[in-house]
Amino acid sequence: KPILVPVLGDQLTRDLASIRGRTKDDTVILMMEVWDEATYVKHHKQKIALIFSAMRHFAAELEDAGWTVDYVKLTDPDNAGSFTGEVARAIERHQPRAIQIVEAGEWRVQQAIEEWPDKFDCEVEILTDDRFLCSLSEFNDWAENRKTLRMEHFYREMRRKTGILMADDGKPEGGEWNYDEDNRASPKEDMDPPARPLFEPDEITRECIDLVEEKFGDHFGSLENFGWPVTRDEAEKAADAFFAERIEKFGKFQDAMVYGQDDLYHSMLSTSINLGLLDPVELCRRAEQAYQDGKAPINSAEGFIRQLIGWREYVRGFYWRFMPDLESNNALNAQRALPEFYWTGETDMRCLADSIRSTKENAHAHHIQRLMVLGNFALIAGLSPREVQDWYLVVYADAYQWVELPNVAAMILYADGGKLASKPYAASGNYINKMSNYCSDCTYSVSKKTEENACPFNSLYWRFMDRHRDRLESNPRIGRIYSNWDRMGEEKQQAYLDRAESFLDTLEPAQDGWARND
Ligand code: FAD
Ligand code: DLZ
Ligand code: SF4
Repeated sequence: KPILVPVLGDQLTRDLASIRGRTKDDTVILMMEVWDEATYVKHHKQKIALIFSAMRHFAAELEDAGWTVDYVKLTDPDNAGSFTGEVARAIERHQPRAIQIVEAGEWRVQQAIEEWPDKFDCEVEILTDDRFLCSLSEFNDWAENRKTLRMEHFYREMRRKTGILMADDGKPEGGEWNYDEDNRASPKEDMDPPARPLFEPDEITRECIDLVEEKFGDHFGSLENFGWPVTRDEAEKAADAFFAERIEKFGKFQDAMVYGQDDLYHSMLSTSINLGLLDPVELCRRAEQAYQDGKAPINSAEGFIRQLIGWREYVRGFYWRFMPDLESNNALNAQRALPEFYWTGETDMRCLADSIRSTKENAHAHHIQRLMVLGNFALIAGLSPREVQDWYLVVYADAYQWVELPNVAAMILYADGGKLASKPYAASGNYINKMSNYCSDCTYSVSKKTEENACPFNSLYWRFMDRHRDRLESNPRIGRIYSNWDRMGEEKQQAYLDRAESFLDTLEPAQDGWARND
């Protein structure tokens, strides 16, 4: 009797704890395309095609290497539609002596797996996902006795743990832990980002694209630009291109935004990392090497490393510590429906229109668009966390709830009441104007405050500050903003609030059916 090893769609590495060390003649690897996962939200078409294609390629790679793989396609007539249903069928087929599975990335899936020992008449072993540098128990130990959790403190632990960018005396390389201040160049300077490699869909990918068009034709987004890496080889080529051509300016222009330019100097590796095609720590070591070889300045190498062993690990620990409450938190009592333009891109706000266009075409927008354009608008317009969470989970090819939810609920919406971030990331149009070339050609005027054509971010910002004064005034990082507000006087304040309300009145709420099937 073999061991049955279910491998989930984002566990695509032979180094997985459930595959590594197993013998081939004693193991059946089970991979499942299931309806429930493809539709629990109506994922962007590229996201489903990417996951299915990467799964099929990985199954073929395992088979070529001599493993027995039982691969269930979505169109299998007996497909039970869920992981649990498919594992039950596989138990019938293979009569395994035990099941070994690596813990799921997402709460919903892990809940289902934890019911397996009661459901199935065979032993179930759930293994730690050691593709993460920080295990969940290590994160909880770190978090346990702290009044506040801050990424920066956690990140330093991860730097010490790995020795990445550490000098021999235990101090950080270059003397500072964090070079973020050097990572805010405006895009008006010398920018000429080279195009990232796009990978021509092969036969397997084309089949997945056709399947998605056929079964999920009403989902958001276009498949036209599909060029994601779907194998480890392709992902490595994508990483090579980043380290050869873009890492040098990654840091400097990390927060920059340019109309019509979707990748800039970003690595575009999140889809591959999250699927398991690339190892994040290995990527950090390559960034460190680029710095040591004089190919990347320290602010680029450190900035990249911080995103991976800092933010990425931190949000994962945070997710598991605060689920399931994190999903329903709404500390700022934000209730406004998501506007329809988040789905259509039809808005005169040029920053939002361009970010949504990229989202639709590429199933991707870069970090500062997600944070300071789409996220900032959602925060200061008071959009409902549930609806915003669904939107982010649907639209990005790299979106899995463990990484999406902390970024959305906690980082952009402050719905957790400040467990993750020390203050809400609220900003007026001025910030977007400084970091982009969006405003110069926008229907709205970024320098106007309360007039009819004034940038909506300006009045929404003050409306947000005014509404949440009780909560925010005592925050040392925000409090002084209220003296500016008070100095304006009542008439000006009222003009801001009126302008914000009249703008909000123009927003059409999203129609049902974009994010979830009825
Ligand atoms: P780069 O800019 O090249 O960064 C390098 C890597 O660092 C990324 O590939 C990613 O793995 C990691 N990283 C960077 N920032 C973060 C972060 N805040 N949290 C976790 N990892 C990070 N990332 C996802 O992978 N999936 C998501 O669903 C997701 N949702 C987001 C939602 C919001 C509201 C925000 C503000 C950020 C979100 N991010 C998410 C983080 C980040 O925006 C993307 O990882 C990044 O844009 C991916 O592009 P890249 O690979 O070119 O990243
Ligand atoms: C997102 C996704 C989709 C669309 N489809 C599948 C699938 O058919 N089979 C699968 O194994 N995984 C899929 N996934 C990823 C899962 O929803 C989920 O994110 C991971 O299992 C992590 O918990
Ligand atoms: Fe966005 Fe305002 Fe600038 Fe227009 S003026 S692009 S709405 S920040």
